[in-house]
Amino acid sequence: MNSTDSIFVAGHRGLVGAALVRALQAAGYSNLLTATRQETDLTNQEAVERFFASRKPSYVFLAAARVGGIMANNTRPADFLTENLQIQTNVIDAAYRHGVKKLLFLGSSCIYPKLAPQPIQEQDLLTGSLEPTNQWYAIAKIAGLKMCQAYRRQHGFDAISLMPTNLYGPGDNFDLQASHVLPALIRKFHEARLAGAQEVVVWGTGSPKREFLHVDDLASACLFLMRNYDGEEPMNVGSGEEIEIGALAEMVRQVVGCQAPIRFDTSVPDGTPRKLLDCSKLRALGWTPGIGLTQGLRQTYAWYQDLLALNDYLPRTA
Ligand code: GFB
Repeated sequence: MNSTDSIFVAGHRGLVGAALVRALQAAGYSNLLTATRQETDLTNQEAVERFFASRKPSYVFLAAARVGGIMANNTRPADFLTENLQIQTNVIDAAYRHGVKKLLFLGSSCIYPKLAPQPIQEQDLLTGSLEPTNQWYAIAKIAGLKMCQAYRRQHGFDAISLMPTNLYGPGDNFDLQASHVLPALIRKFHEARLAGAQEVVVWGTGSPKREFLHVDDLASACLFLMRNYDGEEPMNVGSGEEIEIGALAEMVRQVVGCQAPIRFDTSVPDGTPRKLLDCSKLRALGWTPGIGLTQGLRQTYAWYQDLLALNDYLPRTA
């Protein structure tokens, strides 16, 4: 990838896509292509076709997806399955047919079996049943990585797949029904502190474990692998930092400076008990993460406060 190559970041307004744009710009890539949903609806095959025919990108980072936390996944299975299948099928196929030199597809650690041995290796794919709450999203992402493999085998298309662990950072979704756990906890503790609330409700038992990776680390791994990896197998990308949800909630409570005690709502599902990724393949290539959870959490909370201040400052529109 040269600094003047045209690079399409699909999903540039999302958590991952925005981090990719920041990382690419910081690395000196000046010819970035983006498209809002209004300009090019990636679930629409004709729109995707028009985009590739007219803009002719040389490289593609496929970060566009319907994403969300456990509640959104569990209650909107059709959206998570269909939209992701549509987006990735349209983009991967058009990229191949329009001569893209290389494509990077972003999957998720939820592609692996619910009870996979820990830490999870890439070879554990399709060795057991999926976690029911996000099986729809997982099936779509498995289809995406298989599509990359199939196009590589049949057409020699250089498409690689990354499987990141749970992500967080600036630009995350803080909608309490749709978000992942970390932004939800930041918002809940922040609002509880301001309101002097008596308790903060945390979903589930608090005992599941999750591994968190800052999105700027993921973007750095994406650039690294775009430059240094052209294998068929997916590549796990994690931090190695695993924490119980109950301990995470306590950590967020302290960072936010909230006094309210935590109450666990066990009527909400826990999801998978644990999903720690084995990243030895990626480490062996020479990439390591740089942002620890405490540092990343403080930075994300600062970003969230800035966002709230900005929203207060901006005139409200109907
Ligand atoms: O981040 P999260 O929504 O998704 O939830 P998953 C992680 C854990 O945090 C679950 C608990 O055990 C939740 O029950 N949790 C506690 C909360 N309080 C909250 C809260 O207020 N909001 C949320 N959202 N969770 C996702 C998949 O699974 O992981 C996606 O649904 C994707 O498809 C992503 O793969 C990486 O880690 O369970």
